[in-house]
Amino acid sequence: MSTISRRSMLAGGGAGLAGLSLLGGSRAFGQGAEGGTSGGGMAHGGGASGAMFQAGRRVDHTANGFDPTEILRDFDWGRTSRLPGGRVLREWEIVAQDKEIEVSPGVRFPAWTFNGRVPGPTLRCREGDALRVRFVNASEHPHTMHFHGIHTAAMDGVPDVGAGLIQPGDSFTYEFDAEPFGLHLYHCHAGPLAEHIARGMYGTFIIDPKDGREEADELMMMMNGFNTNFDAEGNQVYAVNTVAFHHMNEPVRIRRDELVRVYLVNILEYDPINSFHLHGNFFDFFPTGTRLEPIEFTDTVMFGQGQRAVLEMRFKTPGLHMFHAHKSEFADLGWMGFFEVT
Ligand SMILES: [Cu+2]
Repeated sequence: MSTISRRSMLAGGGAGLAGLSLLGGSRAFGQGAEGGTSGGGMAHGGGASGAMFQAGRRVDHTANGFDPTEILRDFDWGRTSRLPGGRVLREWEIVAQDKEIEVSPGVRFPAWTFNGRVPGPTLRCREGDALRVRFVNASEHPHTMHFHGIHTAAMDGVPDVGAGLIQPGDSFTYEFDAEPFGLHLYHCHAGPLAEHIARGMYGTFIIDPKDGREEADELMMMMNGFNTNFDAEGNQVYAVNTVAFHHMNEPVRIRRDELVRVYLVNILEYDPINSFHLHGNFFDFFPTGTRLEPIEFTDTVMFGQGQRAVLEMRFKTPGLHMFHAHKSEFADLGWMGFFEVT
């Protein structure tokens, strides 16, 4: 089926948003009733392989080994020491592992991971640090770590350049400096590239400016998805930080009037765009986080794969404020949640 006809079918499919009553009730939404595949469900989700919201139904975070609520504020600063000249040396060890994860209640996905989680750890450092990332491949497939940032060709983590592919059982240490400051990402660059990314091999890489940023409640959101039927034509599950509808069940708790800074990254494979829309508020928009002045004050932004931005906002009033992809099809399949302002 062509992309155009598939999208046309989607236009008629899926139930609409039910408003706030969905939080307390048993109403399901997404692709119709349980097991239903009406309309667009044929292409994107529905049935056993797609995401569908049912209040209170959760995935098993313990079995997954990670919890999206914890991932929000889990920044991995590595181990630090001083080089002879006084510079900070920051080091991490990252292990590639194959692991089945639950991405929506009852929907399991055979992921390839960095450190057993999707997204991988959020690596954070300061502008000018010397960085060393020891990568150990404990997966059954060859992989690499490709960082966005400024570095030599030999440290780029692509096949046939420098160390190239890191084979199962092998390891390699990537070394580079922390530049430029901003919000970046890393991902596997083994081929087929789309599959290695779609399987879950990506994470966020934050370089703080030398003088830091204003104190804030900081959150990392990786917009991702899962092509659970492996047709390489879109995804059946969409989310921030992997678990569909997670922040419908567990709103992101933030405080009124406090500065909230979101490090927002789009890694979504198989769909050309993703987006972020905030309800009842606007945010300052800093694309790639590489400048300290925002370029826009808005409530909706669009991203291609690999695009990312820092968002800063304050909430004046308490209550539940929705955020979701303003690619509504993705919202229906898991990419929506709430901020709960107290
Ligand atoms: Cu890979």
